[in-house]
Amino acid sequence: MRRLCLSGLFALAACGGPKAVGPERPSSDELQGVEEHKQGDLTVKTYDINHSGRPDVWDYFKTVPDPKTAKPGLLLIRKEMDLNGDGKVDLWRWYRDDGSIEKEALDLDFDGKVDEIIFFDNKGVPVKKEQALNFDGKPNLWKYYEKGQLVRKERDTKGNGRVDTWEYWEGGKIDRIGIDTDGDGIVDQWIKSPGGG
Ligand SMILES: [Ca+2]
Ligand SMILES: [Ca+2]
Ligand SMILES: [Ca+2]
Repeated sequence: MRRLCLSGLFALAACGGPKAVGPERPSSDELQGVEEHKQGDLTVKTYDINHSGRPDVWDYFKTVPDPKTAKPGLLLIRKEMDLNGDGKVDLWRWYRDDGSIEKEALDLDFDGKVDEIIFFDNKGVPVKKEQALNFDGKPNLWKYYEKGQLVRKERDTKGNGRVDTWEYWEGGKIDRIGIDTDGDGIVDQWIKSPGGG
């Protein structure tokens, strides 16, 4: 349920409710695990989902006019989560203005380096995945999807940040593989997959 109250400095005055007597008494927002502050133009709401005493979810909002009332409202643009409770973010999720997820970045081994980024269309279907299979923060595999089906994998097998191998997929199978042997970014050798017909 959305609370209808002003944010920021006005929150205390506008969202009174039962007042806490002393500073040690938690406010109703803290009881719900929600805190709110400004970061530049953005409003940040933090949540302590696992009740550890420190935030594990951060929601970033921009202020936009509500289409119905034209009054300023908050629109979620990014969510960050600490999944293992070490205080560091492991999942970042970006949202489009229509509320759909644009992309999601994951630190799968909790070392602070992003290992996978997934890009979505506005219906929530993945269109691209970027993966750092060596967990060194450097992407070396890119997967491309059409209508949810894998159509191409691009690999950096030498770890120099440049794609040198292209796998084309059809109907869930590799159709052909192109390899750049001299490092100029252009395929020199094609391998036709036996399974590809
Ligand atoms: Ca973490
Ligand atoms: Ca990592
Ligand atoms: Ca080449």
